[in-house]
Amino acid sequence: MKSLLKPILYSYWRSSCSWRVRIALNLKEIPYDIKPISLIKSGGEQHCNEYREVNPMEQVPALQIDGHTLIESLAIMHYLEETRPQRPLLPQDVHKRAKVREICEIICSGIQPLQNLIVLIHVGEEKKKEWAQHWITRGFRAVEKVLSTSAGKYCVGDEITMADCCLVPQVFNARRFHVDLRPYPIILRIDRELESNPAFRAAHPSNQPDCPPELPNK
Ligand SMILES: N[C@@H](CCC(=O)N[C@@H](CS)C(=O)NCC(=O)O)C(=O)O
Repeated sequence: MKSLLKPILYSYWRSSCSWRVRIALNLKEIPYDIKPISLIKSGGEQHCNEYREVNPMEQVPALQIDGHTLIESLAIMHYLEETRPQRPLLPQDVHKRAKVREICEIICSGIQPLQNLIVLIHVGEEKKKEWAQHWITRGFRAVEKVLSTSAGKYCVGDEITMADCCLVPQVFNARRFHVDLRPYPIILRIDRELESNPAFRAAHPSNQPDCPPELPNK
């Protein structure tokens, strides 16, 4: 049952997975509060006992909504889609829906987990940049290929979908790791297209309450 209480999003400003959910909430015009979880402070607040009760995977995001605590950004976006159908994030057409899910899976299973903080810590400071570049490049090659037949103005056709919610934060990560994005003109075009969209802008790391003030380009 839908609750009138404002949802609470456990989020970290630079987390691409939190960012996906922030975009979805914004697009659907669902007001929410942010509870920042620092992935850096004190060895990472995601690992503290209290937060482990919220998300046993010790990761952000988590969303408290309708009296439930939900984890996993894709599952959260689907819940929002099913309970708040306004401003749909999945197309009506079944083939297009499949394409949206394909792109989401490539990013959420095939790219982001391989360049996630906990993995990079394991890989080590010296090799982490090359490692992240390798997996992002491999995944973006596939995303670009899928987009070559699915994209219109956005990832799938001319409506913004969950695929766009996943793509834009992943492009930010790619830039953080200095991935050469020139071979991916469609990805770059869609990212540019969405840069000025108010829902995407408000969800941007630089506009988060826990973004450090000294961050360049804030
Ligand atoms: N599959 C999860 C992945 C969540 C995830 O990897 N979150 C990252 C930030 S984007 C995190 O909390 N990392 C903390 C860590 O690795 O210790 C989702 O989509 O929500």
